[in-house]
Amino acid sequence: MMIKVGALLTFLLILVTASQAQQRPALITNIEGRHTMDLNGRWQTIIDQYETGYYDYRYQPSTDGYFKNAKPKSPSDLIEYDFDASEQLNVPGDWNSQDQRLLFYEGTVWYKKSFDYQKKDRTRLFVYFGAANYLADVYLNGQKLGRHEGGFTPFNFEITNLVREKDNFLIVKVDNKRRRDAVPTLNTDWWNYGGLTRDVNLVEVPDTFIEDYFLQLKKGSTNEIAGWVKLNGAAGSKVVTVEIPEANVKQTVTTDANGYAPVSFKARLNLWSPENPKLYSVKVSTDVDSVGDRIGFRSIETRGTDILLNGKPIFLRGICIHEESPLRGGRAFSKDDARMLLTWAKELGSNFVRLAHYPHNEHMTRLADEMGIMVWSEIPVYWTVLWDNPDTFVNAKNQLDENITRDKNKASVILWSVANETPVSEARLKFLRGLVDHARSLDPTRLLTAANERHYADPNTQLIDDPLGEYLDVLGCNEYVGWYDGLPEKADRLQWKINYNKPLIISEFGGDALFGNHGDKGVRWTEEYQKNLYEHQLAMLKKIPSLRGMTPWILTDFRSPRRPLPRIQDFYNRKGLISSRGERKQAFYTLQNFYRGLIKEGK
Ligand code: GCB
Repeated sequence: MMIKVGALLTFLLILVTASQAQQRPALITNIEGRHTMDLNGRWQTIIDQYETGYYDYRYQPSTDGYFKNAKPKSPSDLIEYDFDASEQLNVPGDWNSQDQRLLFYEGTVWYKKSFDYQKKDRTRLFVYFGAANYLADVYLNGQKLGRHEGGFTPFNFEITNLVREKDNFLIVKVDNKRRRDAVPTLNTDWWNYGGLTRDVNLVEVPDTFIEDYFLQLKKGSTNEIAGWVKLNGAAGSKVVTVEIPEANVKQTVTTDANGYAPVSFKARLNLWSPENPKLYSVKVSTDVDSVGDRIGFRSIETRGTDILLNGKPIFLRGICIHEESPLRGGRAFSKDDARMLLTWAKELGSNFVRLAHYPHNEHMTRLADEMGIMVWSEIPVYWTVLWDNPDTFVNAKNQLDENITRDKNKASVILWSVANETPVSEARLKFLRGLVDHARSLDPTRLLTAANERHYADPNTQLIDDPLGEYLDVLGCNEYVGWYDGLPEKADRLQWKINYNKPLIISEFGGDALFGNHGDKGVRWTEEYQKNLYEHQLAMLKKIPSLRGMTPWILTDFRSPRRPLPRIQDFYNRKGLISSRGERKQAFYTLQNFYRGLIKEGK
């Protein structure tokens, strides 16, 4: 009976999940390859701590909220807000780093942008948000377009029938309040930057348009591209052409009644790798639409404890990165921010970055494609989300879905990570297996991982036996020997026991140092302590036979509310190898030397 009830519940969960997924508007991909008009720049904003623009005084959603953008029609009219007289904020950008009053603010800010638009026949218009942290309610000309939950993934709404030629007003209520049932949950170790943190674009497409396509090497192959194309608005079948001129490819496929067609063809390709980040110009077209992209082709798989890129074993010389711009402060959002972070990672000797702990902006993965840097891409299932809550699962799954949808054609992305440091339990295993299965169903080509934990089998043995490991391709493990766990010298006596015959990435280790703070290597917060910690860690890690990569924590110092220690932390996590002003700490060079040594060894 229990089994039957369980099966019924699973079935209902699938139904609910499926219906919710269907309600989400289809996500347009490769915005750079489309006809767009950006809505970046100054937006009028209203800080609304009590959500007065959304709820009435009985705390019911108001029909007459700020989204109406009302104006007094006569001198006696009572209207208590005025977007046009309010302050402005830059979009893209978090609000915390733009206005001192908002540094610690968690709540609602309303954003408004006006625009004109010249309507065209047989053309559809969408508004596309790179991301809004965390909950976004979007309105055009007083009408609600929809709501999006999740702070780090893109979403769009169609506005073809609502847009007018003059004085459109697009209003977004952005709410970054943390919630126990959200993803991430209440507790993290990064700044909860709120706002329209990434680019906002109008995207113009023909009435039947290329919504999405998946063009990657078939799993296990280096000369066969397999995937699909998907049209939106298609009535009946249509012909779609996929061209890669440099590889002499021109293929046509015919879509089914739903606008979908599988694609599969052979091609002789110059494969993408860090040493040779070759990207091909790819054109996907129909009689009325055409999208240009630049795609790299490479294979990624595991064999025993090896990770194989294009069939050859590789070692991932990595570093973790938060999406924060050290020099400007605040969320990173531009191509320049991305270039700076990835250039620093390269200077360190990295061929790999872990984009922690959530999907970073698309500039990062595009640039990683161009610069030849492999990427670990993650969703913010962090620490202790509500494993038993079906809504939390649907939310995490949506975020994973949007992340994979956006980046599935990026050669740089080799790993999807479903979680970070999550406590072992039955409910958590079920939740994370659900995410792993979903990722595999969307993308059969990439490797699945998660940053897990280890524990002590005895005082000298660290054991990796997390049951999730069975479902992953690559094991990730965070450990803080020398910082939260003893002193750096402790690393010298530790053995590792790993219960899976799979590649291991040490996805975090590290310790805090304030740049310029010098002293004995036994003194916390000094650069010398951090350097010593790296030396002992690296000596320990080198001895793990199945180690195939590492991403120490972290490239640069970053803001965190959990880090109040005056004069040392001042609300920064100081585990960066580079300070929040761009200065390199001693441990930067320790890791750089280690990576240079690996490069010399041909790793
Ligand atoms: C961790 C977390 C990371 C923290 C880091 C730290 O294990 O995954 O988000 O910032 O430790 O500095 O404590």
